[in-house]
Amino acid sequence: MTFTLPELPYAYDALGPYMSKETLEFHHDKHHKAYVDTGNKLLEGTGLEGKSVEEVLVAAYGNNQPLFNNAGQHYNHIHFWQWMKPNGGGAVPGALAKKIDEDLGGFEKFKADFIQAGVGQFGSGWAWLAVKDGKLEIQKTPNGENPLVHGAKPILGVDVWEHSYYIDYRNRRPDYLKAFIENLVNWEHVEKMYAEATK
Ligand code: MN3
Repeated sequence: MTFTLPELPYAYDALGPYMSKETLEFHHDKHHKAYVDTGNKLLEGTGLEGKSVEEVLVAAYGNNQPLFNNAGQHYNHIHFWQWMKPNGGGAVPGALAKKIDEDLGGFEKFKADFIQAGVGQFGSGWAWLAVKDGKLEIQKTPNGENPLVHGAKPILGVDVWEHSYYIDYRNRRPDYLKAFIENLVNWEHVEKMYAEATK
């Protein structure tokens, strides 16, 4: 079996009041698990068994849409859990903060543009902070797509599928995105992915 469901890196009730226990139970135990289980079924016989999730999603993109959808969502959610932490948000670590200033016009502009990318993604998808050609970029993608299939490396992403926020925020996607940036982001994990993406 290639894909396995990781445990959440915190308790189910650890992200309240910004993301509830009920949301995390459904989102992790039902939605992410379904991508893992379906992905493993779709991998059978493709010759991609045993490859990394990154290798599988890049190989499947444009060739095997069902496998791509599930592998992409598996990758996205592995990191989504790690891109959040209790008492998150706050100050961006130094080197990354400087890069946000240089490439994205400062933290406040980044925040507004990142939220706008999430609000502007019509239907299901993701908003991203990614490294492309050595520069930071904000991107948005539909469904299970991510920056890896657009020549970029994601360092932060937020799930804007309704299953990620509807229990806690109903239709108020902008409020969810604001809470994500201000109260949930694990900037240490973002910084770690930034360092890996730029080395
Ligand atoms: Mn999701």
